[in-house]
Amino acid sequence: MFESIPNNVNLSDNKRLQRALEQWQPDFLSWWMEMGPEGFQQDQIYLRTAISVEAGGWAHFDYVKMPDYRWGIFLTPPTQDRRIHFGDNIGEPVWNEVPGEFRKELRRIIVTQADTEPASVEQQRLLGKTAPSLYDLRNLFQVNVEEGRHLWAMVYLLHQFFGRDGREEAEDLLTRRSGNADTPRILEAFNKPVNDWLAFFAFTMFTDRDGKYQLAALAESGFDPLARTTQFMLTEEAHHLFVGETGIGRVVRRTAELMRQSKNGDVSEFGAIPLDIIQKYINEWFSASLDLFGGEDSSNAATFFGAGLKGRFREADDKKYRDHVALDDIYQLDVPSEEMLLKREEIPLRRAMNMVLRDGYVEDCERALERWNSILKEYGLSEQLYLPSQRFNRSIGIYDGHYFDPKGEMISKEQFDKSKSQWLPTEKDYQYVSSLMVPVYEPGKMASWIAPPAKGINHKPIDFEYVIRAK
Ligand code: BYC
Ligand code: FE
Ligand code: FE
Repeated sequence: MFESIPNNVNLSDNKRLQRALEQWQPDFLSWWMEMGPEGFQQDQIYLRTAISVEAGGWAHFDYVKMPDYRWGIFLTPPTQDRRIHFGDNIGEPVWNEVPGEFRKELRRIIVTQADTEPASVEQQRLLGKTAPSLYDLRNLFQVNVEEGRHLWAMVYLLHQFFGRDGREEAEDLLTRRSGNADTPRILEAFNKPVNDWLAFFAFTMFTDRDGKYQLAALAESGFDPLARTTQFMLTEEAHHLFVGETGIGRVVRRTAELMRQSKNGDVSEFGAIPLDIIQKYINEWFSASLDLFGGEDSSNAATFFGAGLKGRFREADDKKYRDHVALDDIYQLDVPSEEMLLKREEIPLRRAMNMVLRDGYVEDCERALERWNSILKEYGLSEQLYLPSQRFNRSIGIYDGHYFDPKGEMISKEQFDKSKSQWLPTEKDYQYVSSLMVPVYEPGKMASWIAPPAKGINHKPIDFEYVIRAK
């Protein structure tokens, strides 16, 4: 059976790991059948499978049934004489076993990362039933199977390096459930419902992008197996971000096109999504995803950095970091005070590592906003989409418990409650969007509310039969 798990970790010579995975694999499969994409497990999906880490090997395309997807274990090949390149242990050789003094921290980081992967599959499990095209249906499943593989990647680390504790954690990853009141997923954004395709695109745009930044920070880790695993996960992540960014872009394009055609600018008569609803979804998912970076001022972040477990984005390569120990610098933060004012405070840089990572994330999001806005301009429209302030609608960190408008002005709870329906999706907005979610399974056809993609997948035409439904 283990020949069937593609891997570059010498699985066939590692009896202990084999046995652990042998126990876990059937549980993973029953989780997948229960919580994975509902109603499509027998269909042939045109999917990309990672079969090796060689150039090109990670992108093998063919039709597969999802339960037959070959979830594999791949690490980017090791670098000779790699050294820890930040924090207190800078210059020491990287760890190939879990360093005893950081075992608790590492386990927690890995479990937190791992937990998001199956959570997202659970959040998206019903979306296939309302896919706007076969192209989108296929992309949804591609994202789902790869998040499944990301779970395998983390479970490999737990099984290989954390003994019995690791095996228990790996089981727990299959028992928690997104949104469940008793056994919820660990991070809040992974318990939110993703009930429609605009939410799916906002999720892959904003929440998967947190994944990109967290994985990149872990790819700097001094625990080499974690660095190499997450480095390889990043190759797959790029497609998820593409799905989100171009997905919203196509919704914006369709809306813009119809705004030009309609006399009063109201696109709902054509079954499209008004810009103000798109903006509200951006507000909702951007703010929820900012929470995923943790607190602005965080002792955990300082510990992770100091220990050499979690670095900054491209810590090794980006020339802008001159000091990799980061004990002397400070970070300026606008902290809310009792008098409804923001006070600029200085915090030690290590405690601000969540912010440093988040700053890069926000810049990355800004670039996508610019691209969407250029679509609006292309249609001669003056409307613009924007990112809300990073203080808006937060539940984690220093802004939690305070109220801000999308521009970042501090307001009272009463003011917030009064205006909330203009800033965040209302029940009525969700219902309207959900009323548009009718499946379109004819090759090349698109639902009313979304423009076709610029091109197909893997040089196939847009009207390629990306999913062949079982009879
Ligand atoms: N929800 O020190 P603080 C992805 C807790 S996404 C609930 O400020 P820290 C993907 C925190 O645990 C990437 N609780 O935060 C995307 C702590 O609890 P204790 C996932 C939260 O630890 C789409 C307390 O609040 N990867 O891959 O510096 C599809 C104070 O926390 C939250 C990772 O997250 C929250 N949002 O940072 C599929 C990487 N935030 O200690 C996949 C690993 C904080 O008081 N995780 N808390 O009990 C980490 O590096 C860190 O745990 C975090 C939090 C960045 C998440
Ligand atoms: Fe992932
Ligand atoms: Fe992802």
